[in-house]
Amino acid sequence: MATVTQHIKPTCTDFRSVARALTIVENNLNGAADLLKSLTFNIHTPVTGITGPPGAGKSTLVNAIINNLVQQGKKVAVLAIDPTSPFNFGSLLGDRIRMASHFNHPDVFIRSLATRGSLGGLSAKTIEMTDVLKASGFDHIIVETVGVGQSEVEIAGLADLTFVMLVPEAGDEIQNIKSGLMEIADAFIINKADRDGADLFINNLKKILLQSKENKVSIFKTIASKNEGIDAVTNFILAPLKIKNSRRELLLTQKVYNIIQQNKMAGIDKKKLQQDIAKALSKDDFNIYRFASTYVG
Ligand SMILES: Nc1nc2c(ncn2[C@@H]2O[C@H](COP(=O)(O)OP(=O)(O)OP(=O)(O)O)[C@@H](O)[C@H]2O)c(=O)[nH]1
Ligand SMILES: [Mg+2]
Repeated sequence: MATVTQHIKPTCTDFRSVARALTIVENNLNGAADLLKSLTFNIHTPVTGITGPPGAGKSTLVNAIINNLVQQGKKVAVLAIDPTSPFNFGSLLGDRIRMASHFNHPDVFIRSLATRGSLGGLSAKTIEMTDVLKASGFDHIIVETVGVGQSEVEIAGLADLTFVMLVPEAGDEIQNIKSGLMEIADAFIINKADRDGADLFINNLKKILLQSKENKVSIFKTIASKNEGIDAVTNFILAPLKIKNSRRELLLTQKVYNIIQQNKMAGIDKKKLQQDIAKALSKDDFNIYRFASTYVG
């Protein structure tokens, strides 16, 4: 059956077409699946992921990186993901304000999205939206996500290059950095280096990295709000990707896994789930396993 959306071919020379395609995919509108299947894209478009705790300075850094990339004539797309808690569909205004200086730049496309309906972390939607951006012909794609639990690990399945941002205040926690975080980081960015304890923090991180097999991971020191240390990060992004085939397979496996998971979860609406739970709870013999099995087709 022909659908209107089949004719949409997102291209970075027409941001409206990109925005429209993203909206179709994000909301799974009619024709979304066809649109995704019709994408032709250069799988080598670099996708850079930046993850880190809330308020670490990710958007400020992205803003500074965009500046550098645009000055070099690159077209850049940014996907800023706001992992709202499962039952709180929060506001996306923050990123808009922080990256506002680029919102009207002809070479910069910025989109914020909430990971609605996903059980925490990045949803397959994020992968699909990143692919729409890849197919649109941008030179660089940057995905910003707040590091909470799974999303940190999942971003590695999405990005070719993953930066984990930390701030010196995380000092006491550094011993507890999850091994998962160590594995996904291609590089660490220690932002807010203007704060006390930055060098001590970096030294501790180096020690931890030396003890682990991840000791080739680079560490960048930045003060994003003062544009310090940004050139080194930009150069790292611009360096040719050195992804091993085994890693690419691993990344694609994670991607396909997420896509399959999303397809399997299609039709399960979290709000409705909550309503159904509320109903089921009113019965004394509520059993969560029996309840869940009614959802498995
Ligand atoms: N002192 C200092 N402040 C910074 C630095 N970088 C960013 N900030 C400030 O930190 C605050 C949070 O910055 P954001 O860029 O919004 O942080 P974020 O990680 O994107 O935050 P979320 O998206 O909400 O998780 C802002 O007030 C920035 O101005 C830095 O290097 N030093
Ligand atoms: Mg942000």
